[in-house]
Amino acid sequence: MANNRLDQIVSTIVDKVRQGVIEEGVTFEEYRAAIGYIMKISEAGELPLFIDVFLNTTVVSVINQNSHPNASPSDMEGPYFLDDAPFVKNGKIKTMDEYKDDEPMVVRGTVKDVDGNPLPGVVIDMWSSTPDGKYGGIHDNIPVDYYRGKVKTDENGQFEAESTVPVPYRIPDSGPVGAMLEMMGRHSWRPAHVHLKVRHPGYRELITQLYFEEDEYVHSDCCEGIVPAEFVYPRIVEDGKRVLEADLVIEPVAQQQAA
Ligand code: MBD
Ligand code: FE
Repeated sequence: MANNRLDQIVSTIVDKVRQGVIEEGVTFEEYRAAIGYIMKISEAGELPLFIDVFLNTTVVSVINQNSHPNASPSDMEGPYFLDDAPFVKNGKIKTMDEYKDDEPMVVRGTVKDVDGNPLPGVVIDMWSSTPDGKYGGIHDNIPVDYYRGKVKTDENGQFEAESTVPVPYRIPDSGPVGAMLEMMGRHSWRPAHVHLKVRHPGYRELITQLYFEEDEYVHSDCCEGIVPAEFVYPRIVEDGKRVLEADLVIEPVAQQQAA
């Protein structure tokens, strides 16, 4: 049987692209250059990055439109989530000693349902960049268990994980995606951010990010990020550690309508 959802999405998107080609009077040379450029992106392994830069925010806005009013806002997953990150030991995510001036960071909070009940045993993946904007398991042979890991909420629905404060992330301009942003006259920075993915059986997966109030890119994200206000944190330091407190609300998966 034909997959009508697939047909509908592909037909609609291709139609909009065609309209753009006509509107801009795209030449055959430009069309060929675009194909060559996409080949380059693919060869550089930057396809996920390329698509995320332009479309992740849009998909997130669809998620937020369709979510429960009490549920926490979703944000971009970005290209660097890895599902095989291990559980964190003693609440401490591994970080590298070579960064002498890095600032310790504690991310803590609760996970609740939309009625305000704390949820124990919820698994949260947390990942963020090194102090020079790289991701464990992705860049420079940094091991996968550095700057990322899983934690579980306790009997009160609370969680805590320690890492170090990330920095604004610059899409490498050595690659084709950063080069293109530059040629378009756009900068290639994202505000510093901490990624969270919250998963629990019977609940919709929540993917979101936490930000830092003093960051100049919070309101000028190269990925046109939505940056939910409740997840932009002023500078609070406890025992020499930057503290981010996140109350995360997840909603039950939609009940399947009987046919
Ligand atoms: C990132 O680290 C990121 O989170 C997104 C959304 C895009 C590019 C790099
Ligand atoms: Fe990121």
